[in-house]
Amino acid sequence: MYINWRLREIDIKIVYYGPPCSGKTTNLEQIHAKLAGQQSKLISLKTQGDRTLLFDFLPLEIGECKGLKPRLNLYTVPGQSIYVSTRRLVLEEVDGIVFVADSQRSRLQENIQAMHEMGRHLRSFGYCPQAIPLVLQFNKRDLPDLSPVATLQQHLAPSNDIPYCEAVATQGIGITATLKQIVNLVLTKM
Ligand SMILES: Nc1nc2c(ncn2[C@@H]2O[C@H](COP(=O)(O)OP(=O)(O)O)[C@@H](O)[C@H]2O)c(=O)[nH]1
Ligand SMILES: [Mg+2]
Repeated sequence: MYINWRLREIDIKIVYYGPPCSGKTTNLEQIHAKLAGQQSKLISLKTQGDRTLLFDFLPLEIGECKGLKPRLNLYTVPGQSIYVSTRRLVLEEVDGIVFVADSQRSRLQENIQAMHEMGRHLRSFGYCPQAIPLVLQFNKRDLPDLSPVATLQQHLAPSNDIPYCEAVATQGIGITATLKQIVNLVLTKM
């Protein structure tokens, strides 16, 4: 978080974390399509070849809060295992995290692994993972053979008071709700 008192601007960093292909980039694309103004660009750094993205970055202005102008800086991480060091670096100085889980039953273990890895990365910076605002997003609720919400909560929520949103990112369902939740948590903590 960076506050420029002269301009009364505050920069907030929110990271969308999760296993490969859970829908993190789709979240940012939907937010960009719905909320970002003309001047706001979604920047995607692609690695060679496929759709794999090194990370995405979306700056977003939101309304004033207590006389300060918050600017949200939304980032995603690359899910593929070889980008482990990039995933760690993107978490540096993070103010809030949206954990995008793939709700398909077959992906439960990958979600759990990604959550554990995230905890390790946060601790490697000396952060206390419990102290960082976190929202869980259970995505892909349109698909068949899903883990029940209670199962996902039980395996992914480090404590009982972690909020969650169900989502269908490709249809824009639950995307704004997720963003609002994490922004509220971050601003409240501030
Ligand atoms: N059926 C379905 N597919 C989704 C949903 N969200 C994302 N996808 C698809 O999952 C794939 C991976 O999405 P992407 O946003 O690139 O995942 P990332 O690796 O987490 O950034 C793409 O083909 C998306 O269209 C969803 O809610 N439902
Ligand atoms: Mg992506």
